Amino acid sequence: MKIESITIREIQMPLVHFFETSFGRTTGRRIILVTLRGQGITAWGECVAGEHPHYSEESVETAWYALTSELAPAVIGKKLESAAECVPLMAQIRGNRMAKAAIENASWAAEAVAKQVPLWKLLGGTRKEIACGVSIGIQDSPEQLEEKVATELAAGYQRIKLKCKPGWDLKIFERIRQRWPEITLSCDANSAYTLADIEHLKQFDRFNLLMIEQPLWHDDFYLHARLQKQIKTRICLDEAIRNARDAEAAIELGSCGIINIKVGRVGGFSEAIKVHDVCQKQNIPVWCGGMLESGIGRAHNVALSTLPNFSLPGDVSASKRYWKEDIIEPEVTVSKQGTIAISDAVGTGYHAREDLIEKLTVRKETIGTGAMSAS
Ligand code: OSB
Ligand code: MG
Repeated sequence: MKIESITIREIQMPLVHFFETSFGRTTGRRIILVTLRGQGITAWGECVAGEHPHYSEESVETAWYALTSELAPAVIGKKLESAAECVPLMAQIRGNRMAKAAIENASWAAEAVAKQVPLWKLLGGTRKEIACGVSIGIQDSPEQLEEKVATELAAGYQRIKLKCKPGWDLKIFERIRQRWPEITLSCDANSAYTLADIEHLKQFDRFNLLMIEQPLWHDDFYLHARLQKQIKTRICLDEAIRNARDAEAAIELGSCGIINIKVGRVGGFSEAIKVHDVCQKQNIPVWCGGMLESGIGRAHNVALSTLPNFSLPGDVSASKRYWKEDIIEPEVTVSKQGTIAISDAVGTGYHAREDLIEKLTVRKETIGTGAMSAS
């Protein structure tokens, strides 16, 4: 397919409920969407960069620059046999993986339409339904958290992940475990601890957690290996795994027993599949992480989660947990058993609601052949 034009836009959407992690509270999202057009096909991609560079170095502003000034020009007018060919075209630009993923993932969605196959099959997926968990942010009070956990369990979610930080950890786990001794429970520190906290972190072992996600520095997997030797609970790496080479090194070092794959964090579907394959070979289970995506990114996460080694419930939850109205049709829904059914429809199986997206757009720029410029 020849990429004729790329539209990069920012939309703004308020979250149904604030989301708080160890690095701060989000009440609404600014999201960059990419629309790729060529040979009669329109396909969408989402950039998962946050409003601030708190999770990683990328942010909405850096991604806007990378997409409009560097990445879109690198692929525009190019004829691709497959979406994976985007990767070498953008390789000269270092980093900016979330921005790259927005373009590459849109190309995969376009390729699926061009080949008239479901995206999940094109990616190598095998599952007809995927298992879902939820990530529950830090709340204003333990009572509020308990209420949230009760709501999500009643909705059917198979795994509850609690965001934690010093001061919102042991007492919280104690309380949740007292009420629900048997549920599958995990926690995510988003790098809130250091090795000086090792005695404290050892106490996490009391709560039978499925994993503790990224307890130490965001860019580390060496010291995580030291920590893993001293705790029983499996460490799951999120932030620290940027590509398949990182995954291989982290596994060899013994830094983790589980890896969270976020397609944006690793730079797109091609690299996400490579990370998946490395982990599968080493018997390290993976699950699909979330970045408070709109339906566009969510649909891509659903497709990725069908690969065989996604054997743990992901942070791929129903649209309505995040948005009053999602920008795709149908919305992503989760069954009472905590699963998402995979559609056999061509492409992602979800359609972008273009009228709604236009209404939510605060800026856009089109690059490419015969394209009008920005508004
Ligand atoms: O660390 O997994 C994370 C959201 C934003 C940034 C980082 C993370 C998260 C989540 C939310 O945990 C997962 C979701 O989309 O529900
Ligand atoms: Mg995480």
